[in-house]
Amino acid sequence: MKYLKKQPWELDESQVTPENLFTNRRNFLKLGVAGLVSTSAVIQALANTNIDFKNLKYDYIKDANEDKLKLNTFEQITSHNNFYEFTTNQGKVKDLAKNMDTSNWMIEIDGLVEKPLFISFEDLVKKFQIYERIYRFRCVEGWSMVVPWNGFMLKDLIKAVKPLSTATHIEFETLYDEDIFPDQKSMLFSAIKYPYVEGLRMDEAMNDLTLMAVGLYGKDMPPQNGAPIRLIVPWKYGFKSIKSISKITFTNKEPLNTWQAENPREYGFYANVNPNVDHPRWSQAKERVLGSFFKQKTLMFNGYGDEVAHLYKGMDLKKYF
Ligand SMILES: Nc1nc2c(c(=O)[nH]1)N[C@H]1C(S)=C(S)[C@@H](COP(=O)(O)O)O[C@H]1N2
Ligand SMILES: [Mo]
Repeated sequence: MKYLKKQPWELDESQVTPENLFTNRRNFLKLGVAGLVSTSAVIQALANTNIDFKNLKYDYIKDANEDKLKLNTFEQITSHNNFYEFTTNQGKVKDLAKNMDTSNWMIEIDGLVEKPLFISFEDLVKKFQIYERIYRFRCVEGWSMVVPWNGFMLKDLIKAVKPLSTATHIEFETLYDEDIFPDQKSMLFSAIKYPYVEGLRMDEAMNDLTLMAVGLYGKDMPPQNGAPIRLIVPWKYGFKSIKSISKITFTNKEPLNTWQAENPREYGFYANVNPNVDHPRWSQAKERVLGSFFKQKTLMFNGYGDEVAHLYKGMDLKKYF
């Protein structure tokens, strides 16, 4: 099995040595055992924010990676991010988000359900089986990556709250908190309107691929990737995979998602990865995987057609983009 072998990130001493010995930087300093590891490792560890990422508290079922996807490194996945609540500068999210406080994170689940919930992230995640899911992830801007996410199936959460038969869609919201997200405080000068909203049709939400991700590479979700919990819908463009979720609402109408509201000519509700339907301003036929020089062909439904094509049977995908 692939992940029993060494992963790329395991090879980087600055990431792995201190992490294995100490859970975080504060303990590391408190212990004052710098002599245990080489001086260079200590210096690197102090410079390296990765040591703040704790291992997941939950056991998870590993992904067999049957498609033999080549993983992007932890460093790549956590250094190039779209998270407008912090900044539109993809290289700077990491640094601006590094002190994001997600303790006491609450999630409200309401709308057309029998059992609405107002629950802490910690209590919610305990209820479900956690999986590792190695997925392709394709941003509408033309870059992509392969990520070993950790999370539970949205389907399991849906079953737990018992939607009413009238519920046809689910709407998700990112937390609105100006103390956490600097761009929300910018008001008129914000990059987009907040809170960030996304949505899925119920059958899309119930699909086995649809994940509520709480981590990656076996670590808690890094702030820049949407801590503590985000959606992952691997056959759709990345903007559907909303980060830092605080509210989930079951509804009877199609939610107006943030990017459709911002620019309905360029972004729709479905946003299925489709190399044959170009974005109005650029082709979607190819993508560049983070860290590679050459572009590769983009796959229909991002390579997940066997699992999801049936959801869109008879729909004109040029119209429902
Ligand atoms: N709340 C929120 N969620 C978001 C975004 C955002 O700006 N805010 N950006 C989206 C876009 S465009 C992409 S490509 C992915 C990027 O996820 P990553 O930074 O983990 O690669 O997050 C999506 N989810
Ligand atoms: Mo994106």
